[in-house]
Parts: sequence; structure tokens; C-alpha cells
Amino acid sequence: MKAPVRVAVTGAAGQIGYSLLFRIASGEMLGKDQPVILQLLDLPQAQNAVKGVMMELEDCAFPLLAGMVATDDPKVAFKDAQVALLVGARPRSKGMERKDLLTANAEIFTVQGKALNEVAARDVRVLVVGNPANTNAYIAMKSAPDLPARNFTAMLRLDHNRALSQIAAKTGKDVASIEKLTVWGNHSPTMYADYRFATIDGQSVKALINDEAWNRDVFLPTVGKRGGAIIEARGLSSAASAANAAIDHIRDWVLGTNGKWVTMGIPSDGSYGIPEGVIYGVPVTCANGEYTRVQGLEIDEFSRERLNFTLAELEEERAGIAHLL
Ligand code: NAX
Repeated sequence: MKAPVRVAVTGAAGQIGYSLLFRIASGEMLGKDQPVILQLLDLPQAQNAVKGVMMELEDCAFPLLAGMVATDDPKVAFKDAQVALLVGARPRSKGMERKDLLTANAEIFTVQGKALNEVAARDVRVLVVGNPANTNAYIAMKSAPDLPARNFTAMLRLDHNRALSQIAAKTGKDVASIEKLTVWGNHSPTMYADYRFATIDGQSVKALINDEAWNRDVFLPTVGKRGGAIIEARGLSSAASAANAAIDHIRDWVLGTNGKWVTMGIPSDGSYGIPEGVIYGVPVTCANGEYTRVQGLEIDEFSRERLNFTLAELEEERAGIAHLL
């Protein structure tokens, strides 16, 4: 039996947490032979709800669940954590300005970054789901100078999966047959879902679809505004699909993608004209527990505009919290 992996999850009492924890405990994230210890963080007022979730986790009698901890202290939750899913964040309340939302989250992610820096495993893999995810990941990364910057990532995978399913529907092909799709930039409606390099059974998706107006007027707005459409329809934001994307992100990072492209928000190395350090969605492949950015892709004029547009939003967010770091 392998030694258990310590997985910290914040926002454990929330709706994404409720979809996520059971799948982690059943082995869907780290493998069916990998025991896990769940270290659950939530606010003091949510501790009872966390206890309820833990009771349900117990009642599943998952063979791979080797232990659980519930706490409102990030230093307890992140102690020796090898994977940290930062899901909990301050939601936007009525009348709250975007600036206030950024500041409130900057405080949370500064504290959590510092705690990770102090107590987490030195190779901890961090995925930030809580919004604004890219900027929150940036803040956590900057607050954890003793940890490798490359271990801080933001979730663009839900956007990637949304784009995959739109293309599958448009072409009538299987989702699994689509390769080399990516989503650039911020996890927000400014993201740029890009199928210019994508293939299905070796055929170009761009050629198969052959409809630039569909790309611009249907595909990009549909993917970009999907979160809003789900809130409209369900009365609640995406939860199960967000949890699924988080599982995909960590599973692929740890277990590899066999050469397949996936999208991760990672600190820029300066390529594609993205300033170094900005947490930006890019295509990656994963092998041996590491991600590698896909390099050398051609950026045409339309794409450059879109890459710059989503970058401008990230730069604005970064400027908004710069004084706090
Ligand atoms: P919920 O409001 O259901 O749950 C959030 C949980 O986080 C609550 O239990 C709350 O008590 C806890 N929390 C708040 N501040 C905390 C802190 N400082 N430390 C620990 N826990 C804290 O939200 P849910 O629907 O689960 O969404 C969680 C986050 O994911 C939100 O920020 C949401 O905007 C974001 N999303 C990100 C997505 C992405 O693709 N990156 C997609 C889905 C989702 O919208």
C-alpha cells in the first residue's frame, strides 16, 4: 500500500467542496491505489457544516480515505500538504465593488500563501479555484517565496472542458477525439478559447468547422459566458463541473497527459508576450509530475488582440492588489 497523500481543500463546506471531496476520497484524482488524508479548511461559522460533510465521507467507507482533519486554521490545514485545492474565497456581495472583492480576496490568499510557505510540503502542488482565480493564485505565489513559483496554478480547466464540449457538439465528434485545444488568459469572460491548432483524428478542427463567424459570434461568447448562463438556469454557480475540472487539473498534473494538451493557469515565463510571473492560461502537457508549456505556437493578429485583451484585465487586477504584497 502506498503512503497516503495529504490533500488540503479550502472552502470544504461549500458547493464545489461537496462535489469534490467524495471524488478525491474515491481515488478519482490521484489514482485508485493512492490513499489520501483530507485536510479541510473553512471559516469558523462553517465548521459544523464541514463536520456534516465528514460524517458523509465516513459513511461512504472509502477504502482510500486514510484520515480527515477539519479546521479553521490554514496552518493546520496546510501542514505537510502535498496537494492544496484553494476553493474557498470571498464571494461578491450586494453592492460590493470589484476593487473591494479583489482586496478581500487578496487578504485571504496572502494569509493562505504565507501558511503554505511555512508548513506545506516543499513540493506542494497548489490549484486555485476561488475567484478571481488567476489573481488569487498570483497573490498566494507571491506570499510563498520559499516554495517554487511554478507550483502555483489557477483553474482554467473548466473553460477548457466547456470549449471541448462546444466543439464536439458543433462537429458531431467525440469529446475524447479532440486534441490540441487551449484557452488563453484569465478565468473570466475575457478568456480566449483557441481551436486554431486543434485536431480531430488528425483533421484540423478549424477546417472542419470552417466558419469564422461561428468562432467569433457563437463559440467564444458561449464559452466565455457559460458560468453566467449556468447561474441563470440553475440559480447557483457551476459546482459539479467545477469540481470535475479541479480533479482533471490535478490528476493530469500528477499522473500525466500522455502528450495531450490541457490548459492550466501557470506563472508566465515571458513567452507569447505575457509578462513573466502573470498567472495566465496556456496549453501544457504533463509528464512525471511536471507540466511543460507548449511553445512556439503562432499568434495571428486576431489571437494577439484576444491575448492582450485578457492580459490587460489580469494586469489591472494585479495593479489593484500590488500595494498589498
Ligand atoms: P460556496 O459559497 O458554496 O462555498 C465557498 C466556501 O468557502 C464556503 O463554505 C465558505 O465558508 C468558504 N470560505 C470563504 N472564505 C474562506 C476562507 N478564507 N478560508 C476557507 N474557506 C473559506 O462557493 P462555491 O460554489 O463552492 O465556489 C467557490 C469558489 O469557486 C468561488 O470563488 C467561485 O467564484 C469559484 N469558482 C471558480 C471556477 C473556476 O473555474 N476557476 C468555476 C466555479 C466557481 O465559480
